Amino acid sequence: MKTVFTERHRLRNSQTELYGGTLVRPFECPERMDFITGELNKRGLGDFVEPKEYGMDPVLAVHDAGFVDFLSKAWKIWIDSGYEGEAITTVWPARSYRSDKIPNHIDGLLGYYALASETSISEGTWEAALASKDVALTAADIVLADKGAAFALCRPPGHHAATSQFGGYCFLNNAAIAANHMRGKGAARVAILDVDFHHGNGTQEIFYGRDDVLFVSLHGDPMDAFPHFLGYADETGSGAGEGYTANFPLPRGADYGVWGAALDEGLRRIADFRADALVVSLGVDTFEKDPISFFKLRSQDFTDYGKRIAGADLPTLFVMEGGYAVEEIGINTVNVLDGFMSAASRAKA
Ligand code: 5XA
Ligand code: ZN
Repeated sequence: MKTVFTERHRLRNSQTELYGGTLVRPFECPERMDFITGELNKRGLGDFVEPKEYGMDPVLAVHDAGFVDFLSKAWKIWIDSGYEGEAITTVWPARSYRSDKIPNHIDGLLGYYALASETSISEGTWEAALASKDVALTAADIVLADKGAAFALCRPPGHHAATSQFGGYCFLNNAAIAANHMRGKGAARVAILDVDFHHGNGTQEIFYGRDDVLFVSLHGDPMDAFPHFLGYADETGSGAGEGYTANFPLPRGADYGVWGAALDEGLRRIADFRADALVVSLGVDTFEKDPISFFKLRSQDFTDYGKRIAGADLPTLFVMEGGYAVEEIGINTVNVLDGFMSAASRAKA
């Protein structure tokens, strides 16, 4: 399986994350990619491809133009305002405020376009986000051309990024951009399976009213886990999209027995949908030792679920999302791909 990857992810090297009342070095750091590329090489799976450039049309097909413009300028506006640290959001259009005003001041702009404050904007963030969506789009085209499988080793990740909001370490929604691109390139129905520990609120929001993209997500119950305000089981889509969103919120301590049963149900939903292609939002923060999550998957479970995903027998695009137990994220990510390849004839393409 080809891995699309670029060293340009290193342009995103924020030094501050607001975590538990303290500014820490972000869990979402460049070294994450080194563990994954290292493990791919170690196992002889390092078939790396550089991304092509796709421009802004595929981005503007899923994201709001004002939001994209803001992201492209946010760092400069922040610095020009005289601030010296990284851009951290401090105010929001909260329930008792108006949300129809887009302020001029950078503090207001950040609040308008942010959905969480842990994600600082730093120099190079926009350039890295652009490279990341190109990684996803290049891998999507490989999948379409081969009717096979490919791995988009995206950083920064994307699944929290909504039509007009960033946060949860995400700026542009790589999986959504790729899925929508696949729709435009002849896949009549695309299923997205989000196996990251966190609910893919951005992906859900982008496709919530559509019946051509099925969104299935397994994640920590938002009563107890980020993003807290989306990802409940009663969110099933709206209008034409009614029935095309399926959420499986799972409890603290869920092990592979619990998680795997939800995966099987999600895969049944995908089979019923009769998808032409599958996009897997691949976060490995379901691992038992992940520092910010609470599931109990072990390394061998990742191999097993890769095999189960191969059972869907669909052209499959894996898009990297979260996963922070740095020593093991390489092993667990590659276990999924390895398990998939061992069980899928189309993965050889
Ligand atoms: O999948 N999303 C993540 O791993 C980021 C969660 C950020 C929580 N503050
Ligand atoms: Zn996550």
